[in-house]
Amino acid sequence: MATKHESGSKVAEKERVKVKRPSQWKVLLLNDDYTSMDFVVMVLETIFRRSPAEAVQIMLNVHNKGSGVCGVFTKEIAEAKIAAVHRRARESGFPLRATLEEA
Ligand code: TYC
Repeated sequence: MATKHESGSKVAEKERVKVKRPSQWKVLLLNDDYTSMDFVVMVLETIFRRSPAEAVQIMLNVHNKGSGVCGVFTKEIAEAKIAAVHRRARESGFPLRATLEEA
């Protein structure tokens, strides 16, 4: 951009545009004793677009270890996925919880 200097001469101004990669967030599913395995697999297939084999693997990992990553997203998308998990769980009467952690 060129602006007029006090003297009237044109001065070139270099714009420094800072660009940052959006931060990435892991969405974690948390284990509990009441949510059915089938429901967790369905959530992983539908909300996280995992294949049936991946969904079973992730579900078992969460079941055995207490928590597990189901995907990495921008913060906005991660929060929307978590809200979708909680809404579906509530509608089905399961206490399934998900949370996020910076990747
Ligand atoms: N632990 C549950 C059961 O034995 C299954 C389960 C897996 C629940 C993963 C939640 O995020 C979860 N029915």
